[in-house]
Amino acid sequence: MNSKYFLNYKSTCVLLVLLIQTVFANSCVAFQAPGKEGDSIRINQVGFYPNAPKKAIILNTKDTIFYIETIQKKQVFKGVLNVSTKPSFAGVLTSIADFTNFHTPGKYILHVADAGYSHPFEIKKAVHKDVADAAIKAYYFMRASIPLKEKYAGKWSRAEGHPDIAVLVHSSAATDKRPAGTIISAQRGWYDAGDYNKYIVNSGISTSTLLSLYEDFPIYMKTVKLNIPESGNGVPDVLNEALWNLRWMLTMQDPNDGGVYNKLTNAAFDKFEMPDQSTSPRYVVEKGTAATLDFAAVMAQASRIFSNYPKELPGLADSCLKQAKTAWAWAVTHPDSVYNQDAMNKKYSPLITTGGYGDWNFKDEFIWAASELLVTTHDTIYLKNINLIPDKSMPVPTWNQVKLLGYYTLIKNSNTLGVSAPKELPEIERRMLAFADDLINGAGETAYQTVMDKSRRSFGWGSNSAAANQGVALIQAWKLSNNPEYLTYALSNLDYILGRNGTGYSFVTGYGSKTPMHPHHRPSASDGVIDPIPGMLVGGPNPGMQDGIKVPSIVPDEAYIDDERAYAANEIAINWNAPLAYLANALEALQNELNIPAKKK
Ligand code: 9MR
Ligand code: 9MR
Repeated sequence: MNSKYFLNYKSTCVLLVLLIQTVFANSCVAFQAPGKEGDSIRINQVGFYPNAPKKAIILNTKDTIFYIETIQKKQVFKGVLNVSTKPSFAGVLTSIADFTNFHTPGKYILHVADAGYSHPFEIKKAVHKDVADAAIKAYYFMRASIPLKEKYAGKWSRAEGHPDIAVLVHSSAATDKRPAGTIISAQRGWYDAGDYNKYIVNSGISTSTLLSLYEDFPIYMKTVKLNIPESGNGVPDVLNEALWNLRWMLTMQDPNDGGVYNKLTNAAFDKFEMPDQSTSPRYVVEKGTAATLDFAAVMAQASRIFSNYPKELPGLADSCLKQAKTAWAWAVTHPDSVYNQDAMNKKYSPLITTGGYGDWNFKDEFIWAASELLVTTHDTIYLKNINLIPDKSMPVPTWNQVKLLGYYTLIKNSNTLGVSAPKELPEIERRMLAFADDLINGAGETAYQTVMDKSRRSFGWGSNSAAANQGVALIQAWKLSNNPEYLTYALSNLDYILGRNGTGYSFVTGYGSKTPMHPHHRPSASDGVIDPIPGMLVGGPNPGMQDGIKVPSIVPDEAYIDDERAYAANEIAINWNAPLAYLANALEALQNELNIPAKKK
């Protein structure tokens, strides 16, 4: 035998496996250096509702039995492991520990003799309450134009960044009334992500998702208190937080023509520095159809919601609706103003090299804006020239695909529409349920028992937001049908995000035992605090490696690295946190609906 095999432990194993498969394969496993606690057991590291489904996935086990034990290792439940029907993307069958029938609240670990112990987890009511709150509170930490006081921000308190009271109109956006260099004020807003820029397109879906969380679960969301500066002002905190961005968005419309600037940005990405140290000039850049329609949609929705707070927010609902209408009118006369940053940079200066959020197809933005305007005004004029069902596709929402946001709004408000209901509504409802069925069919056969691990196509830049948005879609389908299976599978994707996945990470900073410590996030990287800002969802597995940072595996659901430089896998972003906030809070609101009947003995 060639001695080079002995240089490498792994190759040795491979060779032995090939030679005498079963016998040595076992010893190969047995000789493996013991993994860290929890590595072979993939589980929601936060926990489970007492009466809801509970599963963990065991990798590399030959055992057939698992135990639930107290933290003091006292056995409280014993179950049989079942092998998954289908292999994981890595090509291996997994073992499934289902302890749904164990209901007793407490703090536990799961134990399999040859795989070791899981991370600890809890079984209790409101088990996701803290992470659900934190997912919204994360937006407070993303605020521009305000110092974060210790009272609200704890050890992450910081000075004000980006007052944005003197923003320049970029030459790409110049008009007679606002020539290049005109100074406007565009305060507030959330930083988009790891960077300090503010983009309307991405703000659109993010703000709307938070508004929808309130619109869909008003009773529960009124109980959610976030300890932010506005807390206690009579407006629910989720709306207070959404307002921080909404008020900025309102400044991004040119009052002279109704068009909306694509973004408020530095010319180039800042260094990794704290927000107050980043003082390069800021610009509003070129108006566009996508930005203007997303703006119209959000403002129409906001108007509907804030009309319930005339005392606390006088005039706000009217302003939102007025601005939504002028935005719509601009878009109708500018139906194809693409934001093409490269083309723009050939004509205008200074060069703008920050995020593009460029979109070339506005059919979906027209559908979304028309739907929100219709539901708010009951005026069918918005449906004129709009084909609500332009094709068969039912894409999970993303910043550049917002058709379903329109469908969600039409469906959930159908009972208020009366004669203004579009004739396509029954077909849209049918498609919504068929889409939900597509999502859940076969999820129970997958290696991790989630909707997310059905398709490798879900693993692109920001894949964790796909997991969260699939969950949101299932909750919409549940609202329409009351089919409890949709909720069960929405929960499976929260389990995915919190640890039952190919990496073993809980992808939300600060929640779980193994969570990202080095997100691509400028404040977390430069504030001198070891822990990153909590409640942020990182982008997640993405074999694309557009950032040039090598991930440990290019198997789709394993292509993740907790590296500060890895913006294609480990950045955070407002449009990723919003569906997490929706999913976690919606499941908190619906936790009693998740109850499964106790099995008859
Ligand atoms: O920090 C930037 C991040 O927010 C973006 O998502 C990413 C892609 O546009 O770009 C990051 O900025 C990097 C830039 O593109 C190239 N030079 C290094 C920057 C920081 O890592
Ligand atoms: O989330 C965006 C992703 O879908 C795109 O593929 C990627 C490259 O264009 O950009 C992502 O958005 C980034 C934005 O351009 C700048 N801020 C950070 C965003 C998250 O990485």
